[in-house]
Amino acid sequence: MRLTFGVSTWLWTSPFSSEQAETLFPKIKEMGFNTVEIAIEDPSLINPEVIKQELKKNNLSVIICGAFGASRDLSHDDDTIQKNGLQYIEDCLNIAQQSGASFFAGPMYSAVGKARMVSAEQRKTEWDRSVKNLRLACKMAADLGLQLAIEPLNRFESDMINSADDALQLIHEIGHPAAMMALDGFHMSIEERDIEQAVLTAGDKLLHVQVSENYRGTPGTGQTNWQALKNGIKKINYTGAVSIESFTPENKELAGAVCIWKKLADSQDQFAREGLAFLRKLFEQ
Ligand code: LER
Repeated sequence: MRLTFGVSTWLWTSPFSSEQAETLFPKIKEMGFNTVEIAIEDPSLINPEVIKQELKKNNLSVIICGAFGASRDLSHDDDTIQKNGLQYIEDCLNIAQQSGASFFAGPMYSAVGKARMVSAEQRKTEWDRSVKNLRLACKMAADLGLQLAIEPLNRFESDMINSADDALQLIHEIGHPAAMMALDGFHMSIEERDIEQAVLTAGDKLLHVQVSENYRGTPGTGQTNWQALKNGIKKINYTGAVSIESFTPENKELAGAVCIWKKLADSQDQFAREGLAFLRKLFEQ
């Protein structure tokens, strides 16, 4: 299978800033990754020219991922928060385009950490707001030659999009060619009845795959059904990135939502090295 292997800056740092690229990107390259997934918590900390320069110097490609905290909620009752979410997406799309990325990934339909019992009427209202605002975001992306990779989250981090089926329904209602999907093995291990089927459901809408173990630790050290993920990726002939994503307990934007209360490996470097070795063995044999 023709895959590239990536790792998220969230594995080491939060928030990521361009200045960190000079030391982080050579390490990521030396470890054997092809791609760096830059998690943008604060767009003002990112200079795309510096990113582009460091990527070229280290022969790395780039993926841009968003951090959708409570102030960036496209589904919120408060128009100001919706507008702030759209502005953040626009800022990230500009960084993506200037850095050489081809899409912007993340759970951009709502805020991470919203897990409430609300009425069906409120859910419909919030869903419709997300569809409306994501159509606008798709137009922004398309104007820059980019697409959006919409990521389902487990039910403890989102009460809107939890599965590939949910994401596909949202994508169909958005009705724009820029609306595509990202799947994360961690969230799929919680929410999907069948990981292979989830990947098949995504099909040609699948732009990006993030992975970690079922407990968000090093790939290959837990109970994720990796063979199912591999089968699905093979069957749809997915040729994108498989990117390790996990967090440190110091995560600023998402700490309370992703609930990483402790370190999940002896070191983050070991997490990355051992995780990549497992993924290469899984997908390249
Ligand atoms: C949060 O759990 C997550 O998976 C991130 O990709 C959100 O941007």
